[in-house]
Amino acid sequence: MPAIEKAEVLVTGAGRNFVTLRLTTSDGVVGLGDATLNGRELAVASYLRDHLVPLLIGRDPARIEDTWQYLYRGAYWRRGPVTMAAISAVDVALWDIKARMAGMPLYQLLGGASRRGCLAYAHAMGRNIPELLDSIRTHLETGYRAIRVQCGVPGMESTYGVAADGANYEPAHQGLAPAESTWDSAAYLRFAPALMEAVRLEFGPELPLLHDVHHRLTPREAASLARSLEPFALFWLEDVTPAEDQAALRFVRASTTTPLAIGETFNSLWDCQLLLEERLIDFIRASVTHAGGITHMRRILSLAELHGVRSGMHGATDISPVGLAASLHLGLAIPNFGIQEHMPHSPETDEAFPHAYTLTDGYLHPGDAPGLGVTIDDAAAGRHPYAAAYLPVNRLADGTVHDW
Ligand code: CS2
Ligand code: MG
Repeated sequence: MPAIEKAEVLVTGAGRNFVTLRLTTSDGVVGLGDATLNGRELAVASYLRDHLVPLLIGRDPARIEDTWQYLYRGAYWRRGPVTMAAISAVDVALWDIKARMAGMPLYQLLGGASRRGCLAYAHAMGRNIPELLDSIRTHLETGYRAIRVQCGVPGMESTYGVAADGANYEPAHQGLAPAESTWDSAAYLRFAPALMEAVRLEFGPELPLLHDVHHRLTPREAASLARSLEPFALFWLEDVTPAEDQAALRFVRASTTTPLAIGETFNSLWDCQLLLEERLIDFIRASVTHAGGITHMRRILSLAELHGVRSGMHGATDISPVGLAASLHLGLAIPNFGIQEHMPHSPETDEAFPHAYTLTDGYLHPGDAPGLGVTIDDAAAGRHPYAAAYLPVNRLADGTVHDW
């Protein structure tokens, strides 16, 4: 019977910082898991290296569920982004190994394909409305069929989701301390309806439009925004309030018909159980990388299915190609797939993580290579060392720390 013989925690700065777990069995089968936690990468690398790797050597790689329970219950201190990203990496690496040993793509072990591909959405942005409209046009020409729109807000120096120089948007800033930004909810609430009206006037009523509020509003402000955007029929309004206050969504949900998506910061079923059981959202944003791997994410998506909630898995650039592939295999197989976020990685990242997934005509597909269909090029990854980088800290005009 094969055993886990080697467990390597690989940290690279290829394009941006990533943490990857690589497991190798006694018969030479390799599996990868994404353990990237943007801005706290080294905490997960240490959790893996110092606490989990010693427990993995010699274990039977076939026992995925038992390993999950062993690492989750055995830690005593449960849940949390660091713990669950580490457990996720072990879980996905074991699923990768199992599928490789079976000689089939991972989605075949998860029930086979339920659709021809995973509808993707792209990130369009602009420092002002004309720039945003150009960005939307560019992404439509690339073939995307759904677009997230983020725009600079008049009177605000910067805002979430918009690159300062109009180039590629990378939220984490390198340096020994987070960059700081200033936020004005009132200015944003005044501007958002005009923004969506301009987009609808330019592109018509059918284009699926998504927008990310990024945790910044109170429940009342969120209800007011969602109601003001109803005429523009968004595909979803994301993270309207800080996600941990699940009960806040009772008020927002009762106030609007605008579809709601929440959960990229969730790392366990219990973080979203109320939202799902009370049908307070339409899409659950949790990702395989942050929510305990394939094994736990399947449970979240099954509970979601039971309550009419669809997937909207997080797919920003800080989800590595390993993590994105895992989400695509799961997304291809589940019955309640909704949409998959796609922020294309940089050439450096793609060089370090050769992968089988493809984007064709606005749909992502994990490919039919055995396992996840992703490998890591040690030489390419090694050319880019880790460099400390932090997500910004947001403040109100009076200096009060606010949600970023
Ligand atoms: C964003 C993320 O893609 C999204 O919906 O919320 O880009 C988020 O800001 C980053 O993943 C944080 O690391
Ligand atoms: Mg988001």
